Amino acid sequence: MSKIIANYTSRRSFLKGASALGALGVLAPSIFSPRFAQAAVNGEVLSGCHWGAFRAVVKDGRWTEVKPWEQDPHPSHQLAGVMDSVYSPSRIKYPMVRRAYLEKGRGADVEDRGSNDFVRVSWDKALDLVAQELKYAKATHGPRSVFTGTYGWKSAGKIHNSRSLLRRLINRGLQMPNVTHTGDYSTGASQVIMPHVMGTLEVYEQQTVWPVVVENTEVLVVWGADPIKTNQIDWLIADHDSYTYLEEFKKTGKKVICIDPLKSKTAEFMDAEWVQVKPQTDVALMLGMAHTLFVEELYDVDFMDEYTAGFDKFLPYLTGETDQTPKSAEWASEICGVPADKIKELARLFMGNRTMLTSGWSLQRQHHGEQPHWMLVTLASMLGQIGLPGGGFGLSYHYSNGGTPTSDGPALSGMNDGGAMEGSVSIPVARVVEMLERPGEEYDFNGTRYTFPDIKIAYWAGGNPFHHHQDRNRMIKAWQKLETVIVQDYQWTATARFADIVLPAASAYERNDIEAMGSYSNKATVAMKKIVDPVFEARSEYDIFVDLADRLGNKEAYTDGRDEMDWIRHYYEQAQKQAASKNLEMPAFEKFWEDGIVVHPISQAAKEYVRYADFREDPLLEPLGTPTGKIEIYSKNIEKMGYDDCPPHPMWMEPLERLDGPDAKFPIHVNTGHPNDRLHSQLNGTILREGYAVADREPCMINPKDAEARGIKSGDVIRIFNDRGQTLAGAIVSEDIMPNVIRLYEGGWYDPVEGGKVGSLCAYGDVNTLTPDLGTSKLAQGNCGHTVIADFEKFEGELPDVKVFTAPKNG
Ligand code: PGD
Ligand code: PGD
Ligand code: 6MO
Repeated sequence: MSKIIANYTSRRSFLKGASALGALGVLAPSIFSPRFAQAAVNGEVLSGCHWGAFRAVVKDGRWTEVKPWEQDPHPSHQLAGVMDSVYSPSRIKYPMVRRAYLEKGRGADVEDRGSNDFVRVSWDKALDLVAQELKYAKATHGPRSVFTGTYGWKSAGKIHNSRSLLRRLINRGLQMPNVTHTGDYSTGASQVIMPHVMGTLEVYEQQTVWPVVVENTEVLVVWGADPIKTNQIDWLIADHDSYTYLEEFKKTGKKVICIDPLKSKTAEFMDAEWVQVKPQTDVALMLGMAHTLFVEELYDVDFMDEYTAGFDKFLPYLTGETDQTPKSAEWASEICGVPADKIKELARLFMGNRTMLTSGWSLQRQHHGEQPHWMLVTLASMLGQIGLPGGGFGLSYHYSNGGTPTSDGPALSGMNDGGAMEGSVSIPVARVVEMLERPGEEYDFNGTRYTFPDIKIAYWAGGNPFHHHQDRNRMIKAWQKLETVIVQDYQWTATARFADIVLPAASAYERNDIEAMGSYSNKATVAMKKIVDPVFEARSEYDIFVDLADRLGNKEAYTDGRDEMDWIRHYYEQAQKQAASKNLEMPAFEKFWEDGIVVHPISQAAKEYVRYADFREDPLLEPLGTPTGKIEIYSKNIEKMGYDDCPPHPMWMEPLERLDGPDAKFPIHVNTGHPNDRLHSQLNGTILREGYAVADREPCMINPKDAEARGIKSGDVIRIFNDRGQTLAGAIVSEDIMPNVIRLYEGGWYDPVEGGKVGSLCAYGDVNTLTPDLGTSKLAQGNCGHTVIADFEKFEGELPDVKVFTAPKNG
């Protein structure tokens, strides 16, 4: 793999003044002093981020070059954007307040949010305002009036964890019952259904490790996943070790099959067979395979008897006894578009070989998203290979390098929320807009009825809801219900633009922290050293929140008497103790901080780990955590809930809308997969965009047939639209996507031509202007970001400029 050496010293020269100012404040010599931890004026600093560990070269107080850590086997090309994000024109430089809010107070002219009319204020003024509004909410509206759900991919780092720090502020600073969120946008449906089926989350757990897969798996199925693309990123610091194993697997020449509406990076990298499936129809495809295994009497009857529960209740549905519709390969083919013979061939191939069914998460960010992974487990059960080396299924090979062997290193703990007060509640994360629309009303979630709180203030620190949430126009309207919106970020995202008070946070490269490398591998402990001092008036997360806690009269309760470096040392020493209990030595803190990284050993057992081997060996002594202790193909618990949108066994259910669906109003499915050149919306405002933007817009991949029908060629600007919204994008015409499907990645910054106006055209390419906002079902209430149909045309009007990547006026 080629290593990235990025050097962009000449660019962004207009920001140089800012970094020079930062450098003036630096008194320490060129390396870090462990206690005072100043930024280097000159030198090389090892640090880490979601994109991996790296060395930063600093010259005269400015970060000038980024080099991947020497032991990273497959560095992400996005590192260049990481460095650029510190100096990009989209950086928030000063505290800002929306003009109408500043002049007229809370709740003023809320329909004006998004119009970019901000006034620069001092930090004191901004923090006074925030503290005043929090106190007001407590005194006037009472408990549960402040939303700190603040979902999102805040930077790595155990101390400056903006999400925990914010909740800590409400819990220990304001001392008021809190409203936060449960679940996430990534796996909303699967993380709720899987505990009913497998007794565990499944999506965030160690997989049968890659060395075992490389050796034993004969057919590797990549079902709606793109590990080559998505393993660039880790929730912690990426190790990228899965790439080595994917390469090894490729070298064996064994079969790899990618089932996907588009030819993924993985299909390309692995020379895989590409099976084109119509989006949102995988359950039908799986049912067609299951039916084939059943009628051809191929499936593993013994496995079903011994390890699963409720297959007898599922069978009448599969055969059509209950609804007169056998779920045959022919039936499936009509829905999913894969030829019936191919469906049968795949079923036989999987059965006849050691097969690992790996799946990503796009399949469950869809209406009725509970069903695909439940059906995948059912299919894997019929294959009878769960718990065998290299067989079964895996829902996390594509995420944070799942399946790389886990080290013996200690688990690093981090900043907590200080303990929520009694009366605190949480909502399913993707129901945030519904919460604003229906205060005091009830909703269902996983067998219980809850009531939506009445929120007056939303405080976001470490997430970008004006990218991640669906149905932008509905959201803009709902946001107007809020009296005060506070956003703390280091980038002028659309969320910041829809705020009343904007606080400029330091990036992760302008503060000291500590983090683990590898969510699954726990490969190392990394010192995330400050690379440069905060630019302009940015302040570290911890400093901001401590000052707010002080204004609320509870600084001591907030800090526990610790500053940044005290916390880092504290968590390191806790890890050291844990390591000692396992007879593992970790260097003294000073040595660790100087070296920057401690790599942990991996045991032989970890390299041989097979998921569910214990259960397979002895299902009575090692039962699953389900009510029956077995794999639940029929769930009595779900049956008791009586939900019309989540039946007690996996079923094909029509989504709200789909390509060629019964009432499809538009002819095109929009694939909203994750970007190869960004982490969601992060780094969209950087130099990386120069490598992928088309006509300055977000690129949209189109099959030649669809392009030709509309007179579109690569490089044209298109308008994509449906009844929910509209956006521009730049066309890329390619055979790598199936007809009637276009791909517009999630995370393009929302750039309304008429700022704040509901229904405005987005000039850049935010796909969530088009998506619907509904829960996957009453069971999980996950988001449905991949359930969307639309149409598109060549844009012939006067082309609006893209304005979202520079700061608003005065900012
Ligand atoms: P990011 O762009 O990572 O997206 O949504 P998420 O909100 O996580 O946003 C993180 C924000 O935090 C950025 O604005 C960044 O600048 C800021 N930030 C980073 N570090 C810090 C920090 O340390 N402090 C502070 N204060 N701010 C920081 C992601 C979400 O999008 C996810 S996880 C998924 S899986 C969903 N995927 C889809 C999808 O597939 N399809 C659609 N249609 N929609 C989706 N939305 C979801
Ligand atoms: P997606 O790109 O949404 O990623 O991981 P996830 O697996 O959800 O989808 C994976 C594949 O599924 C894509 O190739 C897409 O075309 C395909 N697909 C979409 N719809 C269907 C369908 O209906 N059927 C089938 N069979 N395939 C379908 C997301 C994970 O990635 C998450 S949650 C996060 S938070 C991280 N985000 C990023 C990121 O933003 N950028 C990068 N580079 N890497 C990430 N890693 C993580
Ligand atoms: Mo996610």
